[in-house]
Amino acid sequence: MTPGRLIVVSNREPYIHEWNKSGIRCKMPIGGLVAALDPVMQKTRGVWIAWGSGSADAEMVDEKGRLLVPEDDPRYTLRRIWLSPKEVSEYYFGFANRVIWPVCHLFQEKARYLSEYWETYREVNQRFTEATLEETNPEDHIWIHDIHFSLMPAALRKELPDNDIALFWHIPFPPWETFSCIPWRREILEGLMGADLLGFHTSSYVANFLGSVRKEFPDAQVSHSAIRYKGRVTRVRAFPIGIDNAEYRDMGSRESIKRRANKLRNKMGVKQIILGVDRLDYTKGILNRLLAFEKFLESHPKYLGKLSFIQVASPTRSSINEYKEMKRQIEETVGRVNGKFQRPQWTPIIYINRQIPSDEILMLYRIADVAMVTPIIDGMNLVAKEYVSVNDNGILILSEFAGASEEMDTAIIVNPYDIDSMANALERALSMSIEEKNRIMQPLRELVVEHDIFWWLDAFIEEWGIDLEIGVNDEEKHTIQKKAQ
Ligand code: GDG
Repeated sequence: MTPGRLIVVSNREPYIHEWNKSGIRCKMPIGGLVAALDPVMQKTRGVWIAWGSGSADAEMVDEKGRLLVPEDDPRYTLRRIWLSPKEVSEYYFGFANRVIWPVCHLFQEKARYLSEYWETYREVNQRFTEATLEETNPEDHIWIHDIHFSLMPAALRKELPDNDIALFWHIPFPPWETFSCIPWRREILEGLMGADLLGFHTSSYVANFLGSVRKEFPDAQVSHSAIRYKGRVTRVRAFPIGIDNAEYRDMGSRESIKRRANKLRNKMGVKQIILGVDRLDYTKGILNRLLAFEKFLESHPKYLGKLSFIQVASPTRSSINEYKEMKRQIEETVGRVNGKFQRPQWTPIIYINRQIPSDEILMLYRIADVAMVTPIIDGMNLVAKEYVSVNDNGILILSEFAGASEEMDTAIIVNPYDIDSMANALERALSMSIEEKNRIMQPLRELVVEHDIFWWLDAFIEEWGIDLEIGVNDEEKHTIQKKAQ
């Protein structure tokens, strides 16, 4: 078999160019998908097709919307697709974030089932399909990511009967009773079934997906891990995503990070620190976590003045009403708790509502005695794995409804709806002996080493059965750079 390149398709691009006062700046967006896939693309040769969302993106590309990334050490091609404000509003904020996202996270009452969202979503899927067809050679393998492109596998399949096509779904897949709220559920399922391989984070999402196919397509043959429909087979498997553990450990143990972390800890003047790091999303359970901290302070006054809770809540999708409302509730709660307990020299909750640099996230992982990763529901949750990777002495409190809990079940597992038990879990975590912490954390440390992002990639590629070309072709690099000049 001739090795082919990897063609990745995702909504979010891995490198964004923005205008600022001093010129053009390149940044990486936050979020699990890019954090997971950029290291993969840097190791394999290929093309990443994504929405060119930055204000200066168009300045950096050739006439086809292409450039090589990362800029300082080019490894692969990024092809940017341009979307109009209407498309962004209806396909991205609309269909992806106000239909699929809430329904798949079991918040179907927050969804807005508007037909204009659906129409634009279809059109954008078609546009990405056309660009992918342009980029793909006969031996290439197409790996589509996430909820934004559920129609692409079937659309590509029509034109490319012999190419390998796979899709990884980064969020939960709900039971049929919930998924069937989507008026266009049949088209979505049919679109996904164009892939040879569909990946989810956990075995229960796999089971939910297969259950939905059974209900919607009674004529499909569905086993516990494959579907035969209209003469084609789609395999459906769980691949719990990991992080680039070596990179996290390496960065987290740099002397400069250690020094700054110690300085911050001394400056805060508290004995213990609790940490939450999330995009400000209603699925992440931030409000319930703050309520649990309030309850904890009320019932354990001996801790007053001795610990602080740092919550990083990085802004996301803030134009959507449901997000605005949640932000208001969270900020009201932070204000109330701080108002109730604060002292001149001590702040109970340090609330950071902006995207902070990665080295500050690492510093926070280092100094946190307890990480509270307590989403209401989450596909996987990379923060849980990043904390375990970087921190040497702390303890992880993890929601049973994060996909990560399927693998990380030795952590202190909590039900994020149960405020009292989360407050009790905090007390347990804060008073735990070093031996007990190690007993809990050691298997988790081993897990993040063994099941890292490259293990995930290998598992996916092996199951997919494709042969990948590794390394950047210098000739191609040269041609694209010349075009971009
Ligand atoms: C989706 C699924 C699944 C957060 N704030 C800042 C910041 N972050 C980084 C974290 C982490 C990433 O963002 C968040 O990853 P998650 O996995 O927690 O969540 P989603 O963005 O919802 O990702 C999720 C994932 O896809 C992968 O499949 O695990 O379930 O929902 O890397 O560190 N990074 C920086 N500043 C911040 O303020 N630099």
